[in-house]
Amino acid sequence: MNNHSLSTWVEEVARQTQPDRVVWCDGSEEEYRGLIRTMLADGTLLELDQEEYPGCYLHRSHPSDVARTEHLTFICTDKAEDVGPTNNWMAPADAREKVGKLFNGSMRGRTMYVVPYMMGPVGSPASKVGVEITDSPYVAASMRIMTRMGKVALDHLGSSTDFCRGLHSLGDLNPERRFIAHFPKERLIWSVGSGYGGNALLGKKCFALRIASTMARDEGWLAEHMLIMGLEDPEGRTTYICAAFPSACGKTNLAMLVPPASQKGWKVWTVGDDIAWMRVGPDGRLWAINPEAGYFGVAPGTGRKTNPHAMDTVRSNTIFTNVAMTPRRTPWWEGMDSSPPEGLVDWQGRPWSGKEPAAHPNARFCSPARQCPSASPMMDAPEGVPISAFIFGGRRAKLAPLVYEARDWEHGVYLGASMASETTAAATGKVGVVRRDPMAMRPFCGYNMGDYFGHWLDMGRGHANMPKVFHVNWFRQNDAGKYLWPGFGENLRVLRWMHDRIHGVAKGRETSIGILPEDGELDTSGLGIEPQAMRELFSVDRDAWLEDLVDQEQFFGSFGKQMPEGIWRQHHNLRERLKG
Ligand code: TSX
Ligand code: MN
Repeated sequence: MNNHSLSTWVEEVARQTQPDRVVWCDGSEEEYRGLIRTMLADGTLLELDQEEYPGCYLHRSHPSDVARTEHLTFICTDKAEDVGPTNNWMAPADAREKVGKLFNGSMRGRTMYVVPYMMGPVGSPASKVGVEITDSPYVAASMRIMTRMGKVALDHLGSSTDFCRGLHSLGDLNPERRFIAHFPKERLIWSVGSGYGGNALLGKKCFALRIASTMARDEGWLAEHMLIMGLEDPEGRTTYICAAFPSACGKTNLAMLVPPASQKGWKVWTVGDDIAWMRVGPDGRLWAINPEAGYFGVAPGTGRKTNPHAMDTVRSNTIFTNVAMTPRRTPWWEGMDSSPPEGLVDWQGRPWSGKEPAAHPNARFCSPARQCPSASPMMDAPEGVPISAFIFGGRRAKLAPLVYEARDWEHGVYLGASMASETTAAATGKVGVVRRDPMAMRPFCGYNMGDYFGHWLDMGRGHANMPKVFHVNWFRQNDAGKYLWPGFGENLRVLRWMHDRIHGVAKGRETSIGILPEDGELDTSGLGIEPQAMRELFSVDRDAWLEDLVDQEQFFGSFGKQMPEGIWRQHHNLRERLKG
């Protein structure tokens, strides 16, 4: 390693944190096996049944450290208005005082791992290098699954100073001394007091979204919380789509969709399930790469029926966190199809009471992306894939129809900006509360979201080939509370309508809210849905929409003068059309 700025920083950090040992990770298989051995020896990992689940292990986190902690997540910029109302702000000087000092001697008695990693395919001009220094072998091993780690990253970096620095220490895991601080200007992340994935695997949410979103604004590209999929038609042509959903809408399920037998000749290819980095190509289209190399997915609710490809993906080389374990030492979670066996041990290692969930609702699997049966051959393509459509979605029992299309780019950006979802019990304990989550980026946009909407609008200016924009809602219910749409694999029928719109086959029908499928354009054959239910699925309740606009207006108003005019224009135009 002959990168001076990197070695200097590593020395500095070692002086401050005082580890017993410093290990530079090369990303090799042997090194990974060594990390696993270390963790099996000290109890950080438990071995699962190696015949049924080869290469699979179980990690149990501290019970107070099971999810991202948004209230302890900060963006550190000179001015508070730079981060806007959706982020916590901390002055850089305060952060150095309050957070920086928690690293003093924090690695005493521990090994410090230097983890160079690459976000994006090898050889891609869109890929970026990060280096995470961590005292957690769980983090180092997980980073090997989630990123291209080690030598490839150092080779890509060369002697450049252009890399994202991430410093992570478990500290004492006390939530009182837990902080995740981002310094966008310095491309620096400090995370202390948490071993949980989203707080500790710094390449993912911290770098690839919060830091990268500010880089993308400055450099004219997009870093988004989106899945990337390829939709192959029966002629063998593949159309690429990105989609953003708030949590608990089944984004990973959509990314890995298995078409039902009725949809002969159609196939979904998975490029990514969480993050997309996109740039305008020489052809004026947006080209997307998945910066990640693994899936860090929610286990509960994942089963043969909801996501068979995920079930195949996690059968080997997977680190599970906070799932339950059967007496045969196989992982188990709610929604995994099988009923709970006798002698189940819950996520905290206790005999399962049957009263509380056996797996933590935020239990995770961490698996190599290439193990997914639908893994796209374009996953490692340096140029990425050309995007023809964006899908925004939400969970709305009443409001939004199954699918509609934006009238133009500005209207499409508005659809993303006005995204909202009703909460489920799993997330908050409160059910049915509307939470606004623009582009599903609310927790992940590293700067003022008003400016972010402006950046999105700018991306469409002078680029005729921006993707079409759609909005979907798989979760519309009738008055009896029954889901009107079967969802899951049948969503392919909705993707087919988008495909027909993209390729100029479907005409659509203009309405006040956007373009809906014309009668007969959405294939519902064989579903047995009553015509009345279909009408309900696409009905627009003007009064309910106008009421939603009141909440929307208040939300947009919270961004003050940073809110771009184009979004307000679309908001007002929609109100007029609904009234008219
Ligand atoms: O992931 C989901 N998707 C997208 C799939 C590609 N879920 C699960 C959400 C929790 C993470 C869904 N849930 C979807 C969906 O399209 N739709 C629903 C709602 C639903 C639930 C059960 C049924 C139907 C719809 N069951 C029957 O119709 C029998
Ligand atoms: Mn996500």
